[in-house]
Amino acid sequence: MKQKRALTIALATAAAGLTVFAVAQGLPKLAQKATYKVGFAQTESNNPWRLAQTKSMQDEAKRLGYQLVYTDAAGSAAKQVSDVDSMIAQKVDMIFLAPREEKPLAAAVKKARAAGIPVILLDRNVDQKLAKAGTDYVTFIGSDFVKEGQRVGQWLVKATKGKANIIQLEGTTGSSPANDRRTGFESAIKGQPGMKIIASQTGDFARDKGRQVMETLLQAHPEVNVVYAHNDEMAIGAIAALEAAGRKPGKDVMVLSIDGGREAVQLVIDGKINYVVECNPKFGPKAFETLKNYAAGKAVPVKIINPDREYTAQNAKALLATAY
Ligand code: GYE
Repeated sequence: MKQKRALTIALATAAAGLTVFAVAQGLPKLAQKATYKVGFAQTESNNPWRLAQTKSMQDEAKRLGYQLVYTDAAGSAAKQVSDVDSMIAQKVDMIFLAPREEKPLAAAVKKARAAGIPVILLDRNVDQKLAKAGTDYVTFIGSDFVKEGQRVGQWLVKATKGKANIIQLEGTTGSSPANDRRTGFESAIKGQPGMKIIASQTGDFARDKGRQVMETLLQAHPEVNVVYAHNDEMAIGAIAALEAAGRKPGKDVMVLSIDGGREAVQLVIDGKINYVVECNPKFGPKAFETLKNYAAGKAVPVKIINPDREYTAQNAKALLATAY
């Protein structure tokens, strides 16, 4: 009852935009030690974003002299659930989890907690109705995906003066960035009668899937003049499909994406991508700092939001060297 009340207050505070701290009851403790054995359950390794994230985690673990138990779910939520099981069996001190999908991984979070292992969610979230920060897991570290989608939508409203035929390439079905980037974008263009999403389909955050989906959608919807891709990889795939069909990405079809890897930023310079909202994958330092704070008994916010930059034709050249 007490816990429920604390949670209600925490949620109300979150809605008011204030920083909310973990309600420590229910969460397993982490002892202060010179070194830790830490799990990192990665979701897949098929794009530069994932590779940069993994490297950042490995580099920081190495720097601190911690042992990192690394698994790669290779794009399967079921495998990721069993990866977490194996980390529990290996009695790691803490688990960093990048949950592929919101629902299936919520159960894995609860299982770890029941086994006395605290979990920190990295980059993707779980379904908030199934597992709660501060109770089931310590915190979520990542971007505000709703805001990312909103920023793309707001930029587009301005750039097109409210007129666009949009194809949306969605990320992995059931993942928090796909759900939220869609919600944010759609909310930003709502109320613009001249802006229509003429097709919306998943490209699973993957380059080749994005290309294939774009190829098919382009045949059905030649009137498209904007592609909004939930990540760079699908945007790059879509550019290939557009060029193969004799269209001019960035010119007669605007291309917008999220992530801001170096290849995409170069494409902004080349004029083939019009706008990118950054989503930075270098989580290592922040992730391990949070672990240490938690072990020290410091109050950890239930959400730690990374700031995101943006890339446009105006700033891409100057920022290229600092893109991941
Ligand atoms: O945008 C994408 C990756 O979860 C925020 O997943 C992450 C997304 C990122 O595969 O490229």
